[in-house]
Amino acid sequence: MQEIIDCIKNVVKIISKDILTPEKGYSTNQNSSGDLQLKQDVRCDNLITAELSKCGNIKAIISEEKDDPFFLYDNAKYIVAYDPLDGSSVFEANFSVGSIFAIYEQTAEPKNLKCAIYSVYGAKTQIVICEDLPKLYTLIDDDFVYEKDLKLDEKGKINSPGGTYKNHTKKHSDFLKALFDEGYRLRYSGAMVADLHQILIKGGGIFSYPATNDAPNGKLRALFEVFPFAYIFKNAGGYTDNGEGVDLLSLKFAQTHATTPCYFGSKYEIDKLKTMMKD
Ligand code: P6P
Repeated sequence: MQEIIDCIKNVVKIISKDILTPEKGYSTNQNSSGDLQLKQDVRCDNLITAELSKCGNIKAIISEEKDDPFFLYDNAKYIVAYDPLDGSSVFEANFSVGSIFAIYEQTAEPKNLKCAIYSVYGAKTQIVICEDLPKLYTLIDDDFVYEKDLKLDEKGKINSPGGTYKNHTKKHSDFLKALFDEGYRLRYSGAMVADLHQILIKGGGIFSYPATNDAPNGKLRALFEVFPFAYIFKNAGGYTDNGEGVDLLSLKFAQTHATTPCYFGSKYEIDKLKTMMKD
């Protein structure tokens, strides 16, 4: 698996330079989730496909920007699922964006998830690699320098609520209000990779993209957005929930681009969620 991790580190370095390209705007295509593809989405997807294609131990890759799995080497051990450029809708506003990777053994489901990785392209390029503990590295002079292991405290101060408020269910709205009434700070950028990274760096809080009246299955994709971050949060001492009391890593989906409502947080916030959703 180290060969794949090294491939991912290398393509993150390449993307950190490629996103400085002057190419702007949207392509004319939509991805399987119905999102209009930014030209940069397609560029990043092509760069990652090219780099991962060098790894002989990858059976298939699954990408947010590809309709179907892309098969590489028969009888190989791993499946890599990824979001090549998460947050592309805020990319042209120069917000921090990133790439998200999940490395599965044999089948793309949480029980076979062996490593989760994400990068953040911001003021600095950083990468978090999680086999057991999530380890943070910063790109300095073309090398990733280890900074620290990421750990979540019992409770945080950040509330990062996704989705359109007018489409929130009453229970979800009441939950958000209860946290704000306790003094939680609103921190939401529109790029989950940056919003979740902030909670991990600050040591606590909660990010949610719930079931909404217009999207009862949520918006975020299970295989290459939700499961890798659920794995990282769990290994950082955090908790997750799908809004119905189920740990996100207990879920399983047949469809490549399946979405699920999702909450990622410290113990206090997820316990509060479970209590309020039960009432
Ligand atoms: P909304 C970005 O497009 C993304 O997939 C996630 O990174 C982000 O959390 C979410 O969509 C934002 O969605 O509906 O709040 O704009």
